[in-house]
Amino acid sequence: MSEVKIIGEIVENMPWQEKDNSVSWQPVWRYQENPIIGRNPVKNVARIFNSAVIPYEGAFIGVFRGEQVNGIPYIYLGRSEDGIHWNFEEEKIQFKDENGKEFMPVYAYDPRLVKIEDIYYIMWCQDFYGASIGMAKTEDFKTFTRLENPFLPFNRNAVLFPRKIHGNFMLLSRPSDSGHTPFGDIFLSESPDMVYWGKHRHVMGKSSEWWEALKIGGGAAPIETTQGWLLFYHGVTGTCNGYVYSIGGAILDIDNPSIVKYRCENFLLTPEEWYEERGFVPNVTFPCATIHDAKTGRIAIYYGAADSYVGLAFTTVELVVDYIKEHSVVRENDTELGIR
Ligand code: BMA
Repeated sequence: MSEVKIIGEIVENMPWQEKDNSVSWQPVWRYQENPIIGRNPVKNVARIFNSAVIPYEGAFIGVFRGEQVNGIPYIYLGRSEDGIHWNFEEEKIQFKDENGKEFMPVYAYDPRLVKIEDIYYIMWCQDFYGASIGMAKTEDFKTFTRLENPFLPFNRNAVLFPRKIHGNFMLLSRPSDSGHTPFGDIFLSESPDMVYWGKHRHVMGKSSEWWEALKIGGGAAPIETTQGWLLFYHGVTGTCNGYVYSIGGAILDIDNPSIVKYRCENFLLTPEEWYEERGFVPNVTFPCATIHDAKTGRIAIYYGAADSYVGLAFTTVELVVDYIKEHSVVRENDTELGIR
């Protein structure tokens, strides 16, 4: 097995379940009690899915995509002692702008949550004369300061790296169009101040592997390891009965993360269980966060299932990095710096 370590915090109480024999060859296995969040989890919210969590004050906290009963998605705060059982606030997160004025987006979905230098950043998709990326920060999960939108429309999918690289914040995103036209590659942008974004680079595109042949998008915040940034992302394919969203894995260069060092030709997880195959949108597994422990190398992946539930899956940095490397296929489009 590879000598690979997670660089980051120790999270001794992270959720964990050992792999059972039925999944012996698979690098990623599901929590047996999935889904961890079922339907109607909080007043006026029909479904929670595509959500992000993080260790906080010895327990866990998260930002959750709550599909309200009026059909409009919004972001709700949740807390958990064990990372598995969650309590949600009934009131959606109230944002203020940098002048202290109330700011509520028209809608907000697919939030990610990333800690950089003791500040927690939330990014999501919101209306900006078309779907674009919303951004906010908090230090205490009581007040949430909305920052200016980093990008022009259209873009529905963004996640920050957990630390600056060469002194700049780094953001992965997936530019798109006004419809749900099935295309889209992952790009990298950087900013010295979270206001001005530039030095855009192409990271990776859809591939010829059937499970990610239509589009891809960043998932969980990249995990820093001794072999590069470990990225769990989503890959989409089309079938005669609709799209299928699977979870893929890649390793990006630690100093120049627009360079893909390894990219797994196989999916790491694809819809198989009832809560992934059956729901508001069938056949969706959509990763938005991980909790990981630098001491043991354990990784818990949080993913939206069928736009209806939250699922939890596990792996270790050694297992998953080995698997990605063993099945790696990188093309020119992946290995170049991504500037043209
Ligand atoms: C994407 C996003 C996700 C959703 C997925 C499947 O375009 O909108 O929020 O999970 O479609 O419906």
